[in-house]
Formats: sequence, structure tokens, C-alpha cells
Amino acid sequence: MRNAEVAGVLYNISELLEIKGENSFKIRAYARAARAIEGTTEDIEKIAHENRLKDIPGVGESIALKIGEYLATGHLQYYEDLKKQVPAELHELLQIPGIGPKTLQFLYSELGIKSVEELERAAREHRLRRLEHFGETKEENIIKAIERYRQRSTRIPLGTALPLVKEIVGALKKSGFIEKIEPAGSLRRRKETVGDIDILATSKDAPAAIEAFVHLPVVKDIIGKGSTKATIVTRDAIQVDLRIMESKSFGTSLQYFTGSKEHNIKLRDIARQKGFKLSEYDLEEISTGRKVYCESDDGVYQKLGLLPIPPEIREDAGEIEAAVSGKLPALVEYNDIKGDFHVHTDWSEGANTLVEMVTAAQKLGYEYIAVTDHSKALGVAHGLSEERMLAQIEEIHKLNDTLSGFHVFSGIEVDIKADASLDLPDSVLKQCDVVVAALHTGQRQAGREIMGRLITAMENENVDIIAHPTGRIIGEREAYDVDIDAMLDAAAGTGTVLEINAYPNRLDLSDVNARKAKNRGVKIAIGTDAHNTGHLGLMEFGVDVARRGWLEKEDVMNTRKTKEVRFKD
Ligand code: DGT
Ligand code: CA
Ligand code: CA
Repeated sequence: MRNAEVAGVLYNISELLEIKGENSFKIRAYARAARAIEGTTEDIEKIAHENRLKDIPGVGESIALKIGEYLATGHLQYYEDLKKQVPAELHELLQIPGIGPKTLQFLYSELGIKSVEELERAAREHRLRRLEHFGETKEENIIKAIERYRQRSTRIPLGTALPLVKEIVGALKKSGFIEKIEPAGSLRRRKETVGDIDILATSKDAPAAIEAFVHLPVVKDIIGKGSTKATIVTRDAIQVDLRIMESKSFGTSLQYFTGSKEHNIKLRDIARQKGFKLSEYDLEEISTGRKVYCESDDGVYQKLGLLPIPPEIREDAGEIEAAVSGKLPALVEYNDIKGDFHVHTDWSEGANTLVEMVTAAQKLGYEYIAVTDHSKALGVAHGLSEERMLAQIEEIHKLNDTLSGFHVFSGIEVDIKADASLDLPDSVLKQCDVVVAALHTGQRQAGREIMGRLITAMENENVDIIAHPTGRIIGEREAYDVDIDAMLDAAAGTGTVLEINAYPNRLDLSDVNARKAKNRGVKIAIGTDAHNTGHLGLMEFGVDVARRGWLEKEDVMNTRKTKEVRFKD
């Protein structure tokens, strides 16, 4: 899928237009289209092919033509022209969160800053804090943002990597030269970001398989190529390794290249204690030199007398000890999921109607969704007032009467305002089946304020779930100043459920925090935060986080049957 690539181009156009001071309607249309394309799980090429580009929010005649041109030729003249009009350094500066076109112009006129390096130097030399509207905190925030920006350019969100891998694996299978093929590395472990992508395969004709790989349409550069291994860089600058292994070594090599490195080191120790030398090629019995081969990587664990360890928890975080003592968790699975607890419709900022979201959820085999549109404080999102909330509840009741085998929970994503009050009165919240509360403003408040808001919300008997509890956005924004232990105490004490937001740039709670929650007895709800029907498909990313957090079926609310879904009473 080229969705991320096309979205990237549209985002860039939006920013270039902004630097040029073009009209804000046009700027926003490109950004909106980019977000929608990034968010949909439907293949943009398929949408273009079926002439449905204009169904995407923000996409009109002119943007549709541009997407078409880019998809067909890999080139967009309008974009190339824009880039020529704006220096690349300025464009890069805009990638730093907190630096918009206006700030950029101001910094240029005051200090002559026109690159990220110059901005960083000015901040470190404390030349920014003296400027009007700046000050010490803002200067420090800019330094942090630059540091994050530099990290972000090196690791790739799972949400970008996974569709790419599916595309590559699909294309290689079609080539006819591949027998077995499996992605390995951090991607197989479903880490929230991956450094590079590692793919393992077997083939009767390894050189031909390697040739097919380096000639895939996604390939931009070939970094290295041998007869059984190649490394390429894709058009969106992601490095991919393909290794062709001998068939008999597939199990041990998949185990080795899945990692993590720390997990492997400990597993090799265990092997040695049992008299084996473990490598990517085989398990060798040290006393006799006899070589043992495994078809799958589960087989490697079994041969060592261990229960197979799911890839998602191979981080040397206690899983090997658990396997040794026969106490591995039975991780929650995607097929256990019966519904979604965080769904928007066109009543607020969603792109689809209530009925469309329900139909899409039914297609996924779900038994229910909770419709959780924004509340009124989010003006930009067209949030619900008291009246509209009550009207929506009414409409959901009517809809439920027409549905069989499916239930819509009437919910709300109510804003926790900066003064810790909720955006809708208890009298209205009480009438919702599910109240999801979340912070959307005042995110930079000090920890005491932030925690006060979260805890006050959790103490409200109407609040069932806290959405995206730490507020972090991967590669873009740090978590709010949250004390995770205090949050978990409050959640446990009040019976409030915490969300794993499945949207790939959030994945919040994170794997580590989800595991802490489980250990405190705090239940988790996975919500996709769907803003269109395609987003409902993001559930798998939430399940990945849950699995990495060692969660089992009973820890996750979405595994319950409709009748058993019960929050605070
Ligand atoms: P990444 O790419 O930074 O997100 O993380 P990984 O885990 O994919 O790491 P990568 O791509 O460097 O290597 C893939 C796997 O190969 C890694 O998970 C475990 C294995 N591996 C790599 N280097 C070593 C090593 O020095 N010792 C051992 N035991 N395993 C290694
Ligand atoms: Ca890797
Ligand atoms: Ca690698």
C-alpha cells in the first residue's frame, strides 16, 4: 500500500503552501486529505482505480487529479514546482513540532534562522528566550522537540511498516521463487516502532528470489546484494533486509532473527545448560556434534523443553523464566475481540454516519461498538452539546431496535476541561451507556494539574474509561506530565478502565504501561478512535500492544459478550 507515501506528499504540500502564505482553506484541505488517507486501511491505489478518490474527506477535483498523477507516475509536477519555490532547510524546520510558518518567519526576521541546526544553536545559546512571546520554557521545549525530531527520522511507526511488509511479502509470493516467507525482527514482535525490517524466506532458487526482491516497485536504492541476502531502501526511506535460508534452518533462523537480541542471549544460555549450542543454523548437541533442525521457531522452544513463547513478549522481561516454569500468559488474540469502545461518527468529526460505522463493524464480525463522539468543548470537532447528545442517544435506541445480534452502546468522548470539570453535566452522562473521558487541551500543564484532572474524572461515577491516558503521540509529542503509578492507583480504586488507543501514532497506553495496569488489576478497553469506517481495522494494532503488555482475555473489556459488558454501575 502506498497510503503513507501519498499522505506524506500531501502533508508536505500543505506545509509548503503554508510557508508561501497561501489561503488557509487550501492548506487545510491538503492536510485533511493527508490525514484521511493515512488513516484509512483501504488501499489508495484501489480507491483511485475505482474513481472514488473524491469520497475521501478533503479531496476535491484538483487534489484527486494530483493523487492520480502521483500514483501513476511516481511524480507530481505541482509538488516539484512548490519545492523549488521554498528552500529545503525551511521546509525541514517546519517538521519541528511547535514551529509553524508564522514562527518561522519571525525567527528568520529576528535572528536570521533558516535551518534546524541554526535553530538548535540559537536555543542552546539561550538567544530565543529573549524574544517576544518566547521565554525559557518555550526555548527548552524547542530543544526537546529537535531531539525528538532527530530520533523520529530514524525509527518507523509500526503503522507504516506493517502495510509495507504485507505489500512486499505479497509481491514476493507472487514472484514464484519463494517457498516459506516470514517477517522477523522487531516487526514480528510488533514493537510500536521498528528500526528496519527483516524478512526471512526459503527458496529453491535463492539468486532469482533476491533479484525479484531488489526489482520490486517499492525499491529506491539497493544497499547490498549477494546470492542469499539483500538490503534495499524503499521510496519512503525504510530499510528492508531479505535473507534466504536453507529450508532445514528456517525454524532456528526465524527464532534468531525475530529477537530480541536480549531474549536470544538468555535463550542461548538455557540451551547451553541443556547441552546444546543454539545458532541461526541449528541446535547442535555439544557432546555428540549431532545437529537438530526445527521447522518452526516454536519447535526451537519445544526442543529446549520450553513452552513456545509468542514473539510479542520476547523482550527478556521475564518471559523465559515464565516459560521455564510453565507459567506463560495465554495472550489475548484478535479473534477474542467482540467490539470497539472508541468510535466517532459524523455527529462530531467522523467521516461516516452512525449506520455506516455499524455496518462496517458488523462486517468485521463484531457484536457491538460504543459510539463515542466528542463533546462540545471541541469546537473544531463539532462536539456534541447536551441537546445533541440526548438526540444521539435517542437515535441509537431507535437503531438498536432494528438490529439483531448487534448492539450499539451510546457513549461520549467527554472532554476533561482545564479546570478538571467535565464538558457535559452528570445528568446527561448518566444517560450514556459508556462514558470515555479524555484530555484534549491544557496538555502542557504541570503534573499536579494534569493528575488532578485525571483523578477527578476517574472519581466521577459516570466516567467509565480514560481514553489515550498519557497523551503521547509517537514521534511527535511526549506524554503529558503523568504519574503512571498514581493513575493506576486511581483507576484501580475507582474501577475505571484505561484505554489502549489503537490508532498507530498513539498506542497509548503503551505495552509497558498496559502490563503495569494488568499487574494492578486495572482493566483495559481497546479503542480504535475510528474517524471513518476504514479505521475500525486498526484494532489489530491495539491487540498487538495488549499482547506485548502480557494481557490475557479477561484483562480486556472488548473480549466480553454484549451482555457481559459492564463498567461502573
Ligand atoms: P530494530 O530493527 O532496531 O527495531 O530491532 P530488531 O530487533 O529488529 O533488531 P535488528 O534488525 O538489529 O536485528 C534483527 C534480529 O536479529 C534481532 O532482533 C535479534 C537478531 N540479532 C541481531 N544482532 C544480534 C546479536 O548480536 N546477537 C543476537 N543474539 N541476536 C542478534
Ligand atoms: Ca529490525
Ligand atoms: Ca536488520
